[in-house]
Formats: sequence, C-alpha cells, structure tokens
Amino acid sequence: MVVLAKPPAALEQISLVRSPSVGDNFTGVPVVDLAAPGAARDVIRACERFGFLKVVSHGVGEGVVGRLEAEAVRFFASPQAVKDAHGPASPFGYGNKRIGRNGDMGWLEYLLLAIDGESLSRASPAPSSSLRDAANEYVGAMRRMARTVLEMVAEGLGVTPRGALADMVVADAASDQLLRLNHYPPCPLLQNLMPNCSPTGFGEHTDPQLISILHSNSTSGLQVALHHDDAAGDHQWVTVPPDPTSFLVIVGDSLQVMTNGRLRSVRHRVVANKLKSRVSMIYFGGPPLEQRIAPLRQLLAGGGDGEEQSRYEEFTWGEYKKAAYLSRLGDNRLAPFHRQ
Ligand code: GA4
Repeated sequence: MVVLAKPPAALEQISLVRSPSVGDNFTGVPVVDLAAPGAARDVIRACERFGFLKVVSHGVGEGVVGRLEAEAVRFFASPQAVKDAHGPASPFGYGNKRIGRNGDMGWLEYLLLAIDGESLSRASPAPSSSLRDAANEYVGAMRRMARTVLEMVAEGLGVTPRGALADMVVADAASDQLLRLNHYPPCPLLQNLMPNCSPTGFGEHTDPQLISILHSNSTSGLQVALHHDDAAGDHQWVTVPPDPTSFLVIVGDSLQVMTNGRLRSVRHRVVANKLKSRVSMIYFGGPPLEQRIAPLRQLLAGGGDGEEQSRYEEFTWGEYKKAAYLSRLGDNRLAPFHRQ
C-alpha cells in the first residue's frame, strides 16, 4: 500500500518548497563597502546584475539593531491574545500567516508599521513605547543608509543632482515608508513526514518600492532568484547566507522603472527553518503617492543614435501601490506597465 504524505493541518494553506541544501548557499553575494572609494560603481554593478547587494562599513551601531531586534523578539514572545490585540494587519499592525488581502499565506507572524517623515506614524501605533523608541532610532539609521545608497546610485549612473532619487524617499515629509518586523517560528512539523520539504515563510515576490533594506538574525531562510538573460526567463533560487553584521539592499520595482530597467528588482522569498526562529527587520523606501514613476530624464537623453525610449507606461506611485495591493504576492506587477 502506498501512503501519500499529507502536510499537517496547520500547514494546509501554505505552499511547500524543497528544503534548502548546502549547495544552494550562494557564494557570489555582491558585497559593497560603503566607505570605500568606488562604492558607487560597485552598487550599480550589483544592482544591474543581481538586484541586491550586501553592505558593510555601513556605520549603523550594533546597539541600534540590537535594541529593535530585542523589542521585536519580546513582542513576538508575548501571549497570542496580546499580539492579536494589535491586528489584524490591514495593512498595518500585527499579522499572523496572512499576507496582504488576497489569500497569500506564509509561516510567519509580523508587525507592519507606517512611517511618517522621520519616525513611526502615530496613526499605526506601535505595541509599546519601548518598541516605538527603538523603531524610531532604527528608522533614522535606515533613512541615512537609504540616502547614501540612492545617492550612490545617482552618482554611478551619472545623474545630477545626486539627491534626485534619495530626496524622493527621505527628504519629502509625504514619502511612503514602512517598517516590517518578521518572525518566522521554527517549523519542525515536516521533519519526519516530508524531510525534503519546508513551508514557505514568505512567498516569492518583488518589492514595489524604490529600495528595501533588510536585516536578519543568524537564521537562514532568505532566497533570491538569480537573473538569467535567456529567452525562457528562467531563474535559479539561491540561499543568501545570513549575516547579522551587515544589511541587504534590495532593488524595488520603482527603482527599476526609474532607471529604465538598468537596475533590476529581484524576486525573493523566505523558507521557514525547521529548527530555529528567524527574525528580520525591513525598511521600505517609497516616494510620495503623487510621484511620477518614469525613467529619470537624464537616462533617456544620452544615446548617440537618438533618444532612448522609456520601456514603461507612466504611472504614479499611488497608482502602482493600489494595483499592488490588489495583486497576489507572486504576481509580476510590472508586466502590465511594460511597453511592447
Ligand atoms: C511586498 C513588500 C512589503 O513587504 C509590503 C508587502 C504587502 C503586504 O504585506 O501587505 C504586499 C506585498 C508587499 C506586495 C503585493 C501585496 C501587498 C502583500 C501583497 C500580497 C508591505 C509591500 O509594500 O508590498
């Protein structure tokens, strides 16, 4: 008799992926020393080829990261009823397994917090004043890093002024920024039943904003899709080894459009770990809702044999965000905006 393994009920609506193996560890993660000369060129190279990079010499103190991570761990360790009192995430607040509004599920719980200007928005209250203080300090550090990296992107592309991209995210009080604290509990449920399968922690997707800055503890789980330039558009999933001393900068769809496709957003996902908790903290930098998302003019003016055309239909960040919230996590949200 053949007995087919069936995932336990707790995992019923969560898709399973092949458990990562040592061979999936990506040894080619581009690393950029933000303090080194030539960093701008390295940022561009990494964003063109991979759509993400690891930054070191970032100047963010261990204490700033440690304080927020400890607050996140403390919150996620509190009784379920306490956490539920801060949810459901719609989109802000505490969320448990449900991601977005359209049926996506993952093996995680999270807190999604809105940022108003330089600190957390009063409209989406943090669960405690100590978490809010730690988050505000962290957001300050992320905004400085977003500025540094986006200025390097402008510099590396020869765009002036240097603040052309950075100002959209960190100089305008109406910029659309978010902070996401994720907890992926260990998931031993499949250990004996389906040893080669793991639940999806956060399904594959690209980030809609300009830039995301991710920090994680030392538990692995993040995977990125390597871009392949073959006609089939195939991609290979690789595991990004965790490194709590660094940050990962991820190119979002809006930055892809603003650079007319030179920098590319990257599909990424998280696979839940069977034994250890993963905690990640992600800052998302988006522009004000009315910002037009279109290639920077200087990037279209160059070419010797006439002007380079925009590869995308025009839209505002508000329009893109609205469409994103109506989509499923794994959808190719930029596809409808590609010009033929
Ligand atoms: C992906 C990036 C950010 O985490 C996020 C996500 C948002 C959500 O969790 O509510 C979305 C997702 C993200 C894109 C498509 C929609 C909206 C879930 C989802 C199914 C906060 C964001 O800005 O877009």
